Amino acid sequence: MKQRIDAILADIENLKCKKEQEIEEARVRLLGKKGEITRLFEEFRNVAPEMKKEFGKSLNLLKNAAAAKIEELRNSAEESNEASGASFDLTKPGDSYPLGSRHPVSIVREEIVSIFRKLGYDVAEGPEIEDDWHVFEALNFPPEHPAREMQDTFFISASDNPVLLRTHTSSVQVRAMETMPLPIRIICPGRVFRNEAISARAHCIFHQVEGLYIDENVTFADMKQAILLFAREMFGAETQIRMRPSYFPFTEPSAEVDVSCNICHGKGCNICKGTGWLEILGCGMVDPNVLEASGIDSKKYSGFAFGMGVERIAMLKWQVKDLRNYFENDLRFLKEFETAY
Ligand code: 2U9
Repeated sequence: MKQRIDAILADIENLKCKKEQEIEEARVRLLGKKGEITRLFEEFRNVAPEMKKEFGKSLNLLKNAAAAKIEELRNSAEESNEASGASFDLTKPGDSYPLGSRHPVSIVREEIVSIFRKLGYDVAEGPEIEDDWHVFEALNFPPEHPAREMQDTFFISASDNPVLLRTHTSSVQVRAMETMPLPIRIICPGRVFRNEAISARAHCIFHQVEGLYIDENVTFADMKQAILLFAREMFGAETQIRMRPSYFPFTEPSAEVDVSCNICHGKGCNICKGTGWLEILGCGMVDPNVLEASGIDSKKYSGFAFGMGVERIAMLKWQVKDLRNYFENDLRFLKEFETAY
């Protein structure tokens, strides 16, 4: 048996076949069902017990050497085929690479921004790390307001004018009022931070789009018309809006705006909780104190402002029930929006 193993090993080393068919023939001759090596394995049963260890090892080495040689011959045959162009199939479909897609929050933010751009608003952006003045003081927040507490806002440093993560993008509008010439008509998309427990309806990071329009003779009716146009572009031409009185430190009067439910068209469903209405944003006439704090004459100028949560609008648009979906980046969720736009 030893001589036969050595002879086959020498045969393997000298194998020089190049064509795929020849290589396959060599494989069958050596490792096929009736191949030389397979036969040696069958004969191995009759080897004397004291020789089994030695022959078993040599046989396994032989089998591995044959398999490795066949693999090597196949690889070099493939390479030479590719080099000569023999195996290049021009009719084969190309490899497809999975493309990423836009995040639903980006899709909705861009849609909101583009609607207001068409109404003549410019985009303004500002820092996420802000100071107390631009986030609270200039916006008429009283000193004891709960948003100024550690439980509600992420503070970075404490001083007379603490450094903090902005809780709304209103600070961008304050900076615009301090620096831009009037009239001002801006839309401010951005990320905001609130010290809140994460749940299906709240997150410590989310996105807002706020807007501000300041000029002479800007009225509540102008605000209502701008918001109605926005709602119809965003939710469909049949959309109705209603305003409910509300309160914000930075606007007076203030209102919350609902759109008619685009699922049940006002009849009442589980999305609108049977009311026929869905809340989409808050708004109001800029408080004269806020105008004056940034050096704008509140006798001459008036303005309106509004703010909305982008995730909230996206949830209404696609009936997503759990806000956390927007932050987990689970591809099964994100792929749902591949063909959205
Ligand atoms: C300036 C003056 C006024 C921005 C406004 C709202 C009403 C509002 C919320 C909607 C959902 C925040 O994301 S949310 O939690 N916003 O209701 N925001 S008026 O008013 C301003 C902003 C800047 C100088």
